[in-house]
Amino acid sequence: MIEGGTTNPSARELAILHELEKKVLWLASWTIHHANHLRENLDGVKVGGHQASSASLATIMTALYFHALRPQDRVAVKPHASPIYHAIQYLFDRQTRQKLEDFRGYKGAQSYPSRSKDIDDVDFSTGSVGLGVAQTLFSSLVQDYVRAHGWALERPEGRMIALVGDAELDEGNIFEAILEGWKQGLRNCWWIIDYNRQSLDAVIREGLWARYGALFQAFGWDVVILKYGSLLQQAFREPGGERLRQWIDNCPNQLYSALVFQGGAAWRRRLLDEIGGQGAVTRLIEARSDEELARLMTNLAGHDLPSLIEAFAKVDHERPICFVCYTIKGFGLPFAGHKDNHAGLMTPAQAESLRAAMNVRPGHEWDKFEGLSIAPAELQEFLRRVPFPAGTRRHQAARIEAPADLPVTIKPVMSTQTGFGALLNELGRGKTAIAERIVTTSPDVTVSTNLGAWVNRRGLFAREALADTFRSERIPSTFSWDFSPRGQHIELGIAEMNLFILLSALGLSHAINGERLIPIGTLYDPFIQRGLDALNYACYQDARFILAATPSGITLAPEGGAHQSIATPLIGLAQDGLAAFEPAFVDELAAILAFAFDYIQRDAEGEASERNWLRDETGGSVYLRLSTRPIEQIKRAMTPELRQAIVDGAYWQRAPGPNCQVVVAYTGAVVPEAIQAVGLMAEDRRDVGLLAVTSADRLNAGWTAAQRARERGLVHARAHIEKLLGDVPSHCGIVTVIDGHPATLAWLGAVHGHRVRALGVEHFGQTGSIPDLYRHYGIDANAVVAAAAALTPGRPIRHLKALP
Ligand SMILES: Cc1ncc(C[n+]2csc(CCOP(=O)(O)OP(=O)(O)O)c2C)c(N)n1
Ligand SMILES: [Mg+2]
Repeated sequence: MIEGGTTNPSARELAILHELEKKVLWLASWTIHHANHLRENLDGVKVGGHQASSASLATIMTALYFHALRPQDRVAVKPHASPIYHAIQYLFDRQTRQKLEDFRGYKGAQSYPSRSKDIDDVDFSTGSVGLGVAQTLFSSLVQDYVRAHGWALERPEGRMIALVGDAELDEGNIFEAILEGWKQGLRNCWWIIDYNRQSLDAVIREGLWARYGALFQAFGWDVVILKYGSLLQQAFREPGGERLRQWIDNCPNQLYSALVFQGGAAWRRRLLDEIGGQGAVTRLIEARSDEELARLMTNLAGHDLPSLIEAFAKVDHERPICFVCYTIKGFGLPFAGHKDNHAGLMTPAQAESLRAAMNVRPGHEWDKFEGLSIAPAELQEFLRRVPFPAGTRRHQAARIEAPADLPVTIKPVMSTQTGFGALLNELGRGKTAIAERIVTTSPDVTVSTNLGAWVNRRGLFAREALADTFRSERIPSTFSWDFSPRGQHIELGIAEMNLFILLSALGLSHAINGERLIPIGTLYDPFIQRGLDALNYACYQDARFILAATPSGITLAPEGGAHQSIATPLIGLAQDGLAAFEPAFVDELAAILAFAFDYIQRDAEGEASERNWLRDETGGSVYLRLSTRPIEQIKRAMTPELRQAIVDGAYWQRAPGPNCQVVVAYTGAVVPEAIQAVGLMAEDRRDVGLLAVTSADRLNAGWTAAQRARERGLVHARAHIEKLLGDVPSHCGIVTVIDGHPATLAWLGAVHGHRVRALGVEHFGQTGSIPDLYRHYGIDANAVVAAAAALTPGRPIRHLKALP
C-alpha cells in the first residue's frame, strides 16, 4: 500500500490552494509573456505552444504538487506545461527568478522539463510526446524490480505519475507500453489525461474518452472520468439541472470550445436557443450573470480543485489508474478554447488585463505572493509544510566495483556475439557485486542475441514465480525459462521503443530508487532505428545502460536487406551520451565491456567541459555493435596499453613502416578482409600499416576535444588518433573499410591531411554469402587493394583482380 494517501484539506487550506492555483497560472503566463515581449535578443523567435497548453494543466498540477504528491512520487509533466512546472518550483524556492526570466533563453528554464538541463528537480524529461508517459510505466516496473530484489525496502513506494496531453495518446509507443505493463503486472502508475480535446492543429474527435476508457480497462487499469466540476454538479441538482447536463453531454467538442472562447453572452444565447423553452432550465440560466454563466459552463473537473483533490485522495489501491480530466485549453486566458490557440500568445494589452485581474502591480510581477488575498506569512508557512518537496527526491547510489579484467575463454574462431554471450555467462557464474546488479532485457531476441546462457543462470524476473513447464515436464530444452522475483532478466515483447524506455528507467534507478542497476539490453542492430527516438530520449535524460546490438551490417548475409544495418555506425558516432564501440575480436570486447561497467557509473555531475568533451569524467551509456561472423582470434596478452588504446578507439595492429604508402583502417567484422588485403599488397607497397578502429565514435570525439582544447589555449592537447597517425608520412593514403556507412571512418583523412578512400555499404543489401556480398558492395580484400592502388601511385599491385 502506498504511504501518504492524502487527507481532505480544511476550508482554509482549500482557500490557500485556490490562491496558489491563481499564482501558478499568473507566473507561468508572465514567464511566457516575458520571454516573448519583454526580453531582448530573442531573434524574433516566439514561444510555441506553451501558453494555452500550460493553462490547461494549472489546476491539476496545483492539486498534485501542493497537496496530493509525496516526495517518493515521480512525475512526467506534459512538455508544454513546463512553465507551470517551473512556476510551482519557483514557489517552492527551487527555481530562480533569473531562470524564469530567461525561459527558453540561454541557460534559462527549459522549454520542456529537463532532468539534465533544469535545476528544479525534474523527475523525467519530456518533449517528444508519448515518451515521458511511457517512462512512468517502466519506472514503476523498475521500482518493483528493485524492491523484489530486497533493495530500497526502507523507503516508501512511490507512484509514477504522468500528466498526459490528450493528443499524446496518438503516439503508438503509449500502446506498446500499456500492453507490456499489463504483461508485467503494472502497479502504482497514474496517468492523468489533460482532456482538453485539443491538440496542436485542431479539436480532437468526439467520444475519444470512451475509447480510452475501454482500452485502459481492457489492460487492467482503473479508469476515472472527471468531467464536471463542483459548480456544475451543484447546478445539476437544481431544477432543470438534468437537462443542462444532457445538453453538455451532447455538445460537440468544437462547439463547446467555440463557446468557451466567446464567453458568457454566447453561452446564454446558445443555451436559451437550444433548451431555453423548458421552464426550469431557463430559470437556472437566467439566475446567473454572463460572467457567472461562463464560470459555470467552464467549470470542468480538471479546473476544479475540490473535485481533483477528492479524486486523488480516494485512491486506496495500487492498481494503475487512468484519470480522464476534462479541461479547457487556455483556461483563464483570453484565447481559452480557440482552436488556433496552440501557439497563442497574449498581446501586451491582454497581458495587462490579466495583470489587473490578478491584482499584480507593475514591477511586482515576479513577487511570489503579490495580489493574493491571504497574507504572505500564512502562504509561506503553508508552502513550508507541503510534503512533496520536503523529502529527498534525487538519490545517489554508490558505484559498484567493476573488475578491470573479465574472464572469458577465447576459442580460436569466434564471433563477437558469441563472445558477448560467453562473457555474460562467466559473469552469471560468479557472485560478484557487478553480477548482482546486472539486469538484462531484450525484446524477444534474448536467445538469438546470445543472452541464453546468462538467463539460464540468473533466471527471468517476474513479481510472481512461474516455473518453466517444459522443465517440470522433463522435456529437454537448451534454455530454462523460470520466472521469479529474484530473476535478473526482463523479457519484453517485440517492441524496441519499450526496450529503450525500459533501459531509460533501469538506467536512472540510482537517482530514482537510490539503488544502482547495471542494465544491459540486447536487440538486432537494424532495429535500433525502430526505437531511435526513445534511445535518444534515454540518453538525453542521462540514463545509464549498455546496449548490445547484434547481428549487424551485411555480414549477416543470407538474412538480406530487411535485417541489415547501414546507418547504425553513424548513429553511434552522432548520438550524444552514447559511446559506441565495434570490436573485431573477443579480447577487445572483454576490455570494452569492463570499461563500460565503469563508464556507465561515472558521475553525471556537470556538463562536458573543454577537458572532458569526450565525456570521460561525466560518463554515459555504451553501445556495442557486434557481429555473428566467426573470426579467427589473435593470441595475445592484453597489456594495459593495448586495453587503453582499445577503449580510446584504435591501435596499430601492424604499425606502418618508414616507407609506408598505404594504411588500411578497418572496423569490426571485416578484419579478415583488411588483413588479407595488407598481405596481397605486401609485395608491391612497402610497410603497409593496419589500423584497428574499435570505436570510431570515441576516436572522433577525442579528436574534436583536442582541437577545441588547443583553440582554447591548451596547446599540448593531443588526441589519440593524432598520435597514432602522427608518424604516417603525409603522402600516404588511407583506405578505410567497415560493414556500415563509409562516412563513419572517412574523416580519418582530415586528422593530418591524408588522402582517404572510404569503403563501406551505402545501399540496401542482397541476400547471399558473405563473400558474395562483400564483393558486391566493395568491402572485400580485392576492393581494399583496388582502393589502395588508386590512391597511391606506384607499380601495379599484381594480386589485384578486376572489380565486378
Ligand atoms: C514526437 C513529437 N511529435 C510532435 C511534437 C510536436 N507537438 C508538440 S505538442 C503537440 C500536440 C500536443 O497536444 P496535446 O498533447 O493534446 O497537448 P495540449 O497542447 O492540448 O496541452 C505536438 C504535435 C512533439 N513534441 N513530439
Ligand atoms: Mg490536448
